Amino acid sequence: MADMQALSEFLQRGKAKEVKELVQQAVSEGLSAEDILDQGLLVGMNKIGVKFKNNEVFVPEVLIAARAMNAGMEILKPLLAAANAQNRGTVVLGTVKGDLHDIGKNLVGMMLKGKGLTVIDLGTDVPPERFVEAAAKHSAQIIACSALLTTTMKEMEKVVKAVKSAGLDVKVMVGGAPVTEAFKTSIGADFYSPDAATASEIALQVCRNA
Ligand code: B1M
Repeated sequence: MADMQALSEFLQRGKAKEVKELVQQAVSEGLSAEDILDQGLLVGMNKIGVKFKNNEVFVPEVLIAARAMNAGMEILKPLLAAANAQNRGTVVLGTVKGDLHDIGKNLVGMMLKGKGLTVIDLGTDVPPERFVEAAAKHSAQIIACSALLTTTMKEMEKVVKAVKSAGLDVKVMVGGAPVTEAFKTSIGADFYSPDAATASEIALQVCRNA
């Protein structure tokens, strides 16, 4: 039986080949893609996040852990998509202008897809008008903005303003390490989420209520 704790450990050590093999084994044994994600990959990625906070690991370790995460996700992506073939709503996702951090944003994207939502991922360094254009073009219910820098989180307010001036009926959710509930309120955004799992739950709820 594929060991989910071992999967989490391999991910934290950046062992992409082993992660891929264990994920493949778990799939072959009939474990669901959601369980492999929740009990193995995300456990490992969350632990890496905590170790970052405590200065126990540094940038290179995060990057190789993220690469291992992506190796596992390559196998799970089609399964997650198939399990959620019915589109439950559309989310426009991106990291705000001036900000190139995308590991957390990508995790949010994976969790959103895991909930059966369609994700329009605009990537990093996304100016406010691109969020708005994409939301209008794809009739999205929610715009999800990520920022990892105190200097770039201010861009989120511009996204909120751009949505308002375009008169779009779309909610704005914000998140990322420096972002807080109080910040969300101060800029007039609709939702704040501290992590990828909560972000996907909020987005699904918004889409259901739309
Ligand atoms: Co940079 N970086 N970085 N960095 N980097 C931080 C953020 C920093 C805190 C490091 C430090 O000084 N201790 C610091 C910011 C300080 C500040 O603003 N207060 C910093 C800095 C200063 C910089 C540069 C300016 C460094 C320089 O060049 N002098 C530079 C900026 C480049 C730019 O963006 N313009 C820079 C560059 C980089 C790398 C390129 C080397 C790399 C990014 C690689 C990549 O993303 N592809 C990098 C990394 C890896 C980090 C740290 C070490 C790790 C970030 C990470 O991926 N965490 C980070 C230090 C740290 O966080 N401890 C740091 C793991 C990830 C899973 O967590 O992204 O927080 P996170 O996502 C979480 C939640 O926040 C949430 O969900 C995720 C998990 O559940 N979440 C959302 C995220 N987005 C969300 C959106 C939502 C909801 C939840 O809804 C919409």
